[in-house]
Amino acid sequence: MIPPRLVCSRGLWRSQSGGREQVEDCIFCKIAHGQVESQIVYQDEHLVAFDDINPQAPMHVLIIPRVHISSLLELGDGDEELVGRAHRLAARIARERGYDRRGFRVVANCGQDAGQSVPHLHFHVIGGRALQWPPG
Ligand code: DGP
Repeated sequence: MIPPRLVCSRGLWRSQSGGREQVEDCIFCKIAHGQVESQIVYQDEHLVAFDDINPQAPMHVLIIPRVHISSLLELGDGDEELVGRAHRLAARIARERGYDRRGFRVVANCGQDAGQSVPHLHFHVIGGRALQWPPG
């Protein structure tokens, strides 16, 4: 059940104030708020990084904003710093795990054709094996 203070805009549930409060049925909101367990790699006031439940490589970490942003399409003015922070964190995690020399990939799937399955913005940080290009 969507709380009444949330309204549907462009197919997404958001608060009437246009804020980005926790969305009740969002698994990544629950992880960000500690309501669902995950293997947390890093967290601060802006971002949470945790191991993907279905890893596609030896390193497969997801980086999410704490606030609910459904996808890249919902980024707005003022989100540049958040996105920059996420990418700097991806580089830091990869470096700490020794993948800075071999290389790694940062991917944000957006929408149906890209296979986005969780509608809360997330950056996959994948490394530890040779990755195919172009992706499937
Ligand atoms: P995408 O397909 O780009 O939306 O990626 C979603 C990823 O999220 C997918 O690789 C699996 C992961 N995932 C989904 N549910 C959970 C969960 O409850 N916990 C964790 N750790 N990862 C999850």
